[in-house]
Amino acid sequence: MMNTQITIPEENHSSWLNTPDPKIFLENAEKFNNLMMMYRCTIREIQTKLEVLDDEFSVQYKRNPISFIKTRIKSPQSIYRKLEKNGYDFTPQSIHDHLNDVAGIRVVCAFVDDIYTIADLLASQDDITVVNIKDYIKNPKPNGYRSYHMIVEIPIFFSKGKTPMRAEIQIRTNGMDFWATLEHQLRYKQGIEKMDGYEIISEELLRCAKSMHNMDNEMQSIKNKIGQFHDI
Ligand code: 0O2
Repeated sequence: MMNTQITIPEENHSSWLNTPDPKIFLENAEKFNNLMMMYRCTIREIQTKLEVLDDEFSVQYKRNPISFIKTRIKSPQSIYRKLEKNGYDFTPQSIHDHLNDVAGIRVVCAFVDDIYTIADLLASQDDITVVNIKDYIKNPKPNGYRSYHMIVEIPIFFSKGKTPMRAEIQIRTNGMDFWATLEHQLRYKQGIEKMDGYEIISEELLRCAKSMHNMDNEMQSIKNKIGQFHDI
């Protein structure tokens, strides 16, 4: 369990930012900073696990299944919006209890089968608990989004003891990442739904997602053919 005791202001339970009492405000600000530090540590632990797997692969099979890893801590604005959308208070305790994706790790792989290999190897580690999986590769979103999402829980050892912490791991190919990053910039966050020609843009994006998917499948089949003769 978390080591931090959270004080929620009596008169306003929705956000500690609204408290008129500077003492309570500062106490909660410190707890918020502390919590963000805990998420940064969670990212470091998981990133190391992934790097170890990649390193082992490079020695054993002379290739790296992971092209690159990106990490991020969810921004305070994004944390606030998600809690508000789901009807939760904006307090450090509520962030810890209700959000699974404050710590985010994105793993970009060369081939589709690498995604499942990495996911299985992580899931089989006995300090990792898989809380939830969303396989948007087998079940792509209607807009064309493909990626493999895992919510995991992992114990992190701090000076006052062990704390289970959650993180979202998104695993995808280079092609899926290229598409999702552009689509995120173009549409996902910016609410261009109201723009003229939005439907045409959506169709074009979907067509691009399908092309990326075909390309991923072709690359996978080339890898499979080479794999008949070499260990890869
Ligand atoms: P950001 O900026 O990455 O933080 P849940 O957590 O289960 O209540 P949620 O958050 O919708 O619901 O979970 P889901 O479906 O696993 O998606 C979480 C993240 O996946 C998003 O985070 C995006 O990073 C990515 N994602 C999901 N759908 C799309 C999509 O259609 N296009 C793109 N480009 N990315 C997508 P955030 O919090 O929205 O954003």
